[in-house]
Amino acid sequence: PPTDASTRRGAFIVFEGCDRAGKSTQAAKLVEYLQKRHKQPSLKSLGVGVGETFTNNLKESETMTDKAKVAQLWKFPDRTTHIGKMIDGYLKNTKDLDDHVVHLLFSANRWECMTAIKNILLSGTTLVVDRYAYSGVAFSAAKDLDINWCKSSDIGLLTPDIVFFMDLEPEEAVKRGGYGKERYEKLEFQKKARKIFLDLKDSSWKVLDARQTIPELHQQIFETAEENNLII
Ligand code: DGP
Ligand code: NA
Ligand code: NA
Repeated sequence: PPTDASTRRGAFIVFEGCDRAGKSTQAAKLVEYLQKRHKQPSLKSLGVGVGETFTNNLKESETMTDKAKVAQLWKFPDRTTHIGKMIDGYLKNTKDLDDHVVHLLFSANRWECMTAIKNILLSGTTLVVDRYAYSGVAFSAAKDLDINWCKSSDIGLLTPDIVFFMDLEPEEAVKRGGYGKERYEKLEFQKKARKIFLDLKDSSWKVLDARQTIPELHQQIFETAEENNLII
């Protein structure tokens, strides 16, 4: 694979796990790390010769654009789209929907982003995504929907390069200030979902013990990403 930063596609990194496992915290920390450690183009590649003075007169907005070019944080469900708003209403218990319909909405919410995700990755930007299709299967199959039916609507979605599964027993998750008021934030349901998650584990997964501290987990995550050649 090409290693030149200008031609290489971005890495597709996914965080999965039950509620309150620390996914969002670690996903955000990884993005920040990627943006910070990214090497600025050398003076040579900017066309500044030896002996010439180089002043960095980038405006703040340009610095931001540059950061977003290196790595971006995405999250599913994306509650901002039309489909996402239906999902949000369902999760907040303001709207009841058939379980199959809900499953297909979550899946459609991923599908509606696929072209954008593909283009971002091809442009060389790394994407760190908080939840993906594994959540889709785990939470729907936990309602006793047929697991193969659950998997089928996500067939064809882009495959992540790596999945960090933040594993935490739901009994431990509850101790972290408890669950919120959303529909799935119930101990028995989360326990069922965790079991299904662990059955979905494939070779792209790195299972992390989410009882560790935030810095410990962060270090484990960026080191694993480096070992897997996912950081330029
Ligand atoms: P979050 O915004 O990450 O807290 O997710 C909201 C809830 O939705 C959470 O309990 C997990 C659940 N969830 C996330 N993705 C899916 C999905 O694709 N399908 C189903 N059924 N539930 C999902
Ligand atoms: Na939640
Ligand atoms: Na989260």
